[in-house]
Amino acid sequence: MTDLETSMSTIIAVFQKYSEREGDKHKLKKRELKELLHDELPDLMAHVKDQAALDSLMEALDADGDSECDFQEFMTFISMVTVCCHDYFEHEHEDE
Ligand SMILES: [Ca+2]
Ligand SMILES: [Ca+2]
Repeated sequence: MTDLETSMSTIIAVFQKYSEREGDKHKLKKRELKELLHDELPDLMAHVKDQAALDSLMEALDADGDSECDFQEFMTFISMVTVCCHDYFEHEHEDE
């Protein structure tokens, strides 16, 4: 597989690893999402310190309002975070 194909299948595998733990196997409930963020995005979670911030993040991600994060909602979040990372590195490069 190419790097991009590997990255895409990794994202799917990470989502499934957490979504399968409880309830609907294809959706992340709040606790599963919290575990995923803690274990897989520790640097980002360092900025989401309190429960209220996590709750509002979950609400923002939950586009269809079913109180769970499905794969499409998860991908929207990953895209946002990835674009932010890209912007960061782009601007860092400009400063050189
Ligand atoms: Ca689940
Ligand atoms: Ca949802």
